[in-house]
Amino acid sequence: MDQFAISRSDPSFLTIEQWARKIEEALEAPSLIGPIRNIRDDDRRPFDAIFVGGGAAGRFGSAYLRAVGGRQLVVDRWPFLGGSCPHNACVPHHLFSDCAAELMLARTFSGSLWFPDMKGQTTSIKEVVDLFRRGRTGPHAVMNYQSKEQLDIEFVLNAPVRIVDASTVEVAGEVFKARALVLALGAEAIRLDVPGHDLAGVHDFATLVETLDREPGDTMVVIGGGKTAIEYGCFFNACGRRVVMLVRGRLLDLIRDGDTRAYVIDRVREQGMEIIEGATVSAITGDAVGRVARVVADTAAGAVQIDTDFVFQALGERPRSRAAVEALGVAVDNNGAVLVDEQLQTSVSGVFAVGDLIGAPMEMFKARKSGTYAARAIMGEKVCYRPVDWPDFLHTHYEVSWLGLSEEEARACYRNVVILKMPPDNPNGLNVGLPAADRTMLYAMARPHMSGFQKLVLDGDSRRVLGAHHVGYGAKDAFQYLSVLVRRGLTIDELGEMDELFLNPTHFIQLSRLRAGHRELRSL
Ligand code: FAD
Ligand code: COM
Repeated sequence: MDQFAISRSDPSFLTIEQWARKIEEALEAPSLIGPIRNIRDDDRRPFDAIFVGGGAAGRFGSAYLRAVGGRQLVVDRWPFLGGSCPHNACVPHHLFSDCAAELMLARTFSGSLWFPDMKGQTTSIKEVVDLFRRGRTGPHAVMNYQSKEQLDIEFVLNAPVRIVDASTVEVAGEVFKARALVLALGAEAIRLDVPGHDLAGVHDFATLVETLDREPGDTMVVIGGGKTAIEYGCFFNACGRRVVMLVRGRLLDLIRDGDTRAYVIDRVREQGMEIIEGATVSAITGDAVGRVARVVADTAAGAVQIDTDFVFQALGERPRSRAAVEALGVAVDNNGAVLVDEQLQTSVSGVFAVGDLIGAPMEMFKARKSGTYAARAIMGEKVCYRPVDWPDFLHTHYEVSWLGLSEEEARACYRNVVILKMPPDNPNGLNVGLPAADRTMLYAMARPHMSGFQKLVLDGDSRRVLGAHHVGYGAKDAFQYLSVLVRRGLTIDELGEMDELFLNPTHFIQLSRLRAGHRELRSL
């Protein structure tokens, strides 16, 4: 018998397509659809945990708790599970970054080979945003289908939750109790606090996809210098706009390896991005109909004024902890992050917190893992969760991945640091056709300095890999696994023994093999 035969005879069974339609209707008019309930009548056990918020953290925690035999409930105001990632955060960001990479290629080769002439042309930003809004319900529907039919998760969706006490919540007039509450309410964009911050045309990552109602003009201002700022800024730039980035500190401080950061910023500038570091926005002024018209910022060189009809603010995210503080008195830090111990337990006994709500790093791996660790703790396991030494990435027009130590950090700790990099140090600098791999071959042949940058940092004494840094495409996947091997003590000899799938996005295997024969390791 196929595994869904029973489910399909259940009147509440929906196919993925039916879920997509229901979710679309609920997003259009939440109250018409009402609460979406999946609560088992055949399970009389009390809930072990209620996950308050059904994003990555709440959904993965729920799935794990269920998998180990517990009973859970997850509640969310949205009509789908999966949270901000598929709705307004990671997924649109990846769509926009994909477009940025494609458009950089198209604009670089404009009018040659098979590329159309793009000189002076802008690309519609609104069309891409609209495309995302139409397409996002597919992934939403998969989340609901998988959660209900395959993971046996119990949920109430499309209804805001009110936390009543440490074991009770109220959702759409129904009261639910559990042994433990797991707070998984995520984070929200920090908004500018200057005159004009609420003018039409001032956006953040969430409002961009929900409310963009017209095509942005020729000049777009991005405020911020971290991941979201550069990712969206590069997309706008690749769409043919003048982009001015106003950065309070240094752009992309989070890329700690100096060469890698310099390569990334040089390429961003080369694409025409204007970057003003040390800039503090003091006001946004509007036109007669209440639309943004100008941004004013203080800089070391004096005040700057930029005429624009679009401002994108990317100042970071703040944990959405207010309701939990007010209802339960959970302790938070200065940034509003809920404080937890290594069991993910808050200052209130029986109340756990996970995901973005507990602060940095605000990344999917942490949301999902912390959810599952809380589930294990609630089911009686002694767990210890501390995110350490994780690999990281961001997008410009490129994908930038890194793990472990930067060259500077390694030199501060080790006396014999060895570097393998591509392109090698040479008098013509970067203007050589390597590294090269899928997605960078045209650059390697025609614009060699655009074909990427790679660096492996080693301790020459122990022969261990200390860090890896990559600008190009397609390396993120390898870095997830490489990071585990590096933590386990991966050496240059072991790396050189691996089998490369040439032309491989990361050239580290063959570079290691070229050098591994040396008793005294030397840079390359
Ligand atoms: P969320 O997914 O935000 O879930 C919180 C849930 O709580 C939501 O579903 C919300 O509806 C619900 N909720 C809130 N209030 C209530 C209420 N009163 N009643 C009921 N429900 C409520 N990370 C990566 O690893 N890779 C990326 O590429 C990446 N890109 C990103 C791009 C952007 C622009 C941003 C902002 C973030 C990105 N992140 C990325 C981070 C990632 O999105 C988050 O770390 C992750 O989604 C956090 O999951 P969470 O479950 O903690 O929170
Ligand atoms: C992914 C959402 S976009 S979840 O982490 O699978 O819930």
